[in-house]
Amino acid sequence: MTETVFKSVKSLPSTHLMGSGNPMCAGCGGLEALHEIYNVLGEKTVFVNAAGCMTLLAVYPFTPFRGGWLYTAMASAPAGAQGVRDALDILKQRQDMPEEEDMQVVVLTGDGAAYGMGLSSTSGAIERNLDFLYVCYDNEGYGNTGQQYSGATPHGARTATSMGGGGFTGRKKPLFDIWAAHKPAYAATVIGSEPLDLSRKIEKAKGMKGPRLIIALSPCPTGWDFDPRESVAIGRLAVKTGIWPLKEVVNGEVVHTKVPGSRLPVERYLEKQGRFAHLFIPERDEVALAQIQAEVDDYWNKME
Ligand SMILES: Cc1ncc(C[n+]2csc(CCOP(=O)(O)OP(=O)(O)O)c2C)c(N)n1
Ligand code: SF4
Ligand SMILES: [Mg+2]
Repeated sequence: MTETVFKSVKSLPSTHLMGSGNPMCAGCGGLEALHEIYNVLGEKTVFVNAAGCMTLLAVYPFTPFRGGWLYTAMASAPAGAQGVRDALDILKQRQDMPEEEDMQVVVLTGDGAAYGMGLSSTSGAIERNLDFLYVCYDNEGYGNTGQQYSGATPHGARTATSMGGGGFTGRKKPLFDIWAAHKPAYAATVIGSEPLDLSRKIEKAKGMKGPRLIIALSPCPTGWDFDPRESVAIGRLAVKTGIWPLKEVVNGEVVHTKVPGSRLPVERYLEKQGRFAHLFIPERDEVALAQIQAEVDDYWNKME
């Protein structure tokens, strides 16, 4: 988010998310996914937002959202969602608000909060069977503060806090599985570059009650170091290489919604991103590349 881009928000009121008046980086994959999600959810949506890049979309009067917005501390969005849901239910119960004015309560959070700081309050909200949609745009790091590693950072990626030779030494936390173990009403992975799959899942989630998760892998030109023009191509490669499986949990059973016919080598996805450049330059790190490929193969072999 350069100063120049941010200044433009002052002169160009935005009426839709991808308009020139928003303060986000060009090619933001998180914004692409959110745009598609909002198209389905519509204006009767209250976002409860944990601090992160998307918080910049709340700047009044330039916000593209026409419903409600509550900004919370990073760990507390599910608790905020509980308060909003309770308030709406009380208004309806007292007949101070007609049923048709009810709104979807949607947590909007980055991965830093979803995979880490906010995980315990999320677990508590699912346990209470809170009626909310939980949307995590996953750019695999603390993007808003300069891409420090988070619980979602993949093995081998360079981040501001994993600059050593091999990049991040840890592994991406299985947030989808952690949610699935709570037996929520619904959980799904999506990506903005597969809009039909995404829209179908949001339609489905919108029509349900209870805790519902959407994790959107969000190619991030700034944090992942690639040309913004490559954002959609990188998103498609994430699916075609199998590194980002598109799936959902239906009645406790995991179903893949788009299975790549013959998976492309995962390095086709990695080589496009500066955060993985050390795996190719000055020479190929065959051990690390084979390890990342083996982990993807292992995932799909277990699914067959
Ligand atoms: C408790 C707390 N620690 C640190 C911050 C500073 N902070 C604001 S946004 C942010 C990054 C959040 O990362 P993520 O949730 O992944 O969202 P992204 O920035 O990637 O959109 C941080 C660390 C904060 N707001 N609250
Ligand atoms: S840092 Fe990444 S996630 Fe944040 S606005 Fe820029 S492209 Fe989007
Ligand atoms: Mg993030």
